[in-house]
Amino acid sequence: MDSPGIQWYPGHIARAEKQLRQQLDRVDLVLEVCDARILLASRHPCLESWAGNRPRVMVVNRQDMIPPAARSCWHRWLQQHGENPIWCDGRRGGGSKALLQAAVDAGVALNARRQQRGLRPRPVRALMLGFPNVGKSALINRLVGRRAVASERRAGVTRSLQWVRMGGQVDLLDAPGILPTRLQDQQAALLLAICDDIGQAAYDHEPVAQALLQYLANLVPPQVDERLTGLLATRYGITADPRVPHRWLQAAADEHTSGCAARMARRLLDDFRKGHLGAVALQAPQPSPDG
Ligand SMILES: Nc1nc2c(ncn2[C@@H]2O[C@H](COP(=O)(O)OP(=O)(O)OP(=O)(O)O)[C@@H](O)[C@H]2O)c(=O)[nH]1
Ligand SMILES: [Mg+2]
Repeated sequence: MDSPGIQWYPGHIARAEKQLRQQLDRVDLVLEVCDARILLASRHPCLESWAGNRPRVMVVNRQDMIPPAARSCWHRWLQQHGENPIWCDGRRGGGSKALLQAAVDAGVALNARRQQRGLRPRPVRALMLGFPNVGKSALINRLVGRRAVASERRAGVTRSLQWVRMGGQVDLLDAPGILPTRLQDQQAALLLAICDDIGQAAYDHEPVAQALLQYLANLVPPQVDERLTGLLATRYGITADPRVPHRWLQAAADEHTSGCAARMARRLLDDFRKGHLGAVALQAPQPSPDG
């Protein structure tokens, strides 16, 4: 596929990164939030260096948006690669208890070290870090049990750092979604665009929708519950082959958006992002070189 030329680094993210560097010394634990639909593409390449020596917990959010069988495959693969991910659903609250427990455990270790140095115990400070729109703020609201921070269905809602106190054991730091200054891997950038984890102004909808169609037409279980070609035909009432995306998009546009392919592209992406096309894991674990 041609490079879609997706590059995006808005001013508020540059400012947030600066603020984040200033606050980082105060953080004890990094909660790395990624998107289950694009689990590898949504792992921030600089996260290791942000976390430094601090404990880091991998949080895979949007677990409800991929089939359970895909989740099991990923879980095994991640464990083989030294991760012990916590699976969450920031919308309904799944995984909140495990997430809270991870923070509390980090706090116990922190305060044991503080006590040895004659210091008084304090709440553990956990930073939610990840790409835009992966569900960081929704997870914070779930953890504190109220709408403490803004959370909406679009990238770039959180604009500046905000501490949320959980009363006693844990303080949470909500951060804006962070993007790398340059998106080196354009295939990953395309996946981030499909899932709306990057910011709308970064790309044209048509090539992104066409890429989504390519994925949908080729995915097989366990990444999807069943082949999606039939679902696309039924939902949009057209017989065009999604493996020829520009023709499919035009046929769907003729049917639904008065021939406007750009509007149809937005509609398809919206349907996918809202989960109307079912549970879909756009990425699968990569086989290890030794099979
Ligand atoms: N289906 C589903 N939706 C979720 C989940 N977590 C969050 N959402 C929704 O995704 C949207 C984005 O969530 P936010 O919490 O604003 O995401 P964020 O990472 O804070 O985004 P920025 O502040 O823009 O970086 C909201 O509409 C949430 O309700 C989840 O696990 N499953
Ligand atoms: Mg947010």
